[in-house]
Amino acid sequence: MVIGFEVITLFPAMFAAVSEYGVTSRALQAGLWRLRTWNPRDFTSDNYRTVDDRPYGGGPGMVMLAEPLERTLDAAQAAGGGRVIYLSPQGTRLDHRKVMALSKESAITLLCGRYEGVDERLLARRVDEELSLGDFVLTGGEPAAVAVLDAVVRLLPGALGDHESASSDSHYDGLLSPPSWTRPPAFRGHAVPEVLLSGDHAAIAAWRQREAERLTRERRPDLWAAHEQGTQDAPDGA
Ligand code: 4FV
Repeated sequence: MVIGFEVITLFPAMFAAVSEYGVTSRALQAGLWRLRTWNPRDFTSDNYRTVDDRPYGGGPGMVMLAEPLERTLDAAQAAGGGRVIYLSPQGTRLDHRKVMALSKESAITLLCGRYEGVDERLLARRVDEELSLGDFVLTGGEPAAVAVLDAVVRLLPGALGDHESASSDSHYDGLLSPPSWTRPPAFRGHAVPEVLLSGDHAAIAAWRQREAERLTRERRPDLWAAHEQGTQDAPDGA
């Protein structure tokens, strides 16, 4: 199933990050997903192509106007559709579970804000879900939209080459990934853990599982608690 992304943004060029480079670009060329950008400036009716104005009630900065976004969404939805997701600090925190769910949709429209944000009436009328990249403030929703696209596309069947697999990902099974080593066998006097040079795949897998659990316990007690809960809840303790 080819997933189609419509992206509403004042800076379409920022999406070269996923359309021109690496795994996501290769997947785009292979037709595993589709990307179309829509610039609200192209849906303005005044000579100055105005897309923002001062906030009612005063205060710093500018707010994106509802009308140009309404028209842009009409066009994007007519072309591709899908649920409208607004990237904002007020949204649900993006995590692996959410990315997995998004990767199963056939079409998604991503709305990227700029300035102080978007007129609330537009959000109330047209937005199905708000997602946040994290508890910090960006200058625009585009970096968050790029992260969503990158995380979702790499999960699409066939996106990762056979030497790459999402199954060894951090968070794949609720645990952080174990550390990795490659050539040379000794670097600045530091060796590679013996077990990894043993060729004993069962021992290597067991060692990596222990490392993943140790790292998760040490660095992400929240994830470890959820993982423990998960293993407890799993019917056959799988
Ligand atoms: C953001 C986030 C974010 C808020 C005002 C763009 C900025 C400006 N988006 N996760 N954190 N957005 O900070 O998604 O318009």
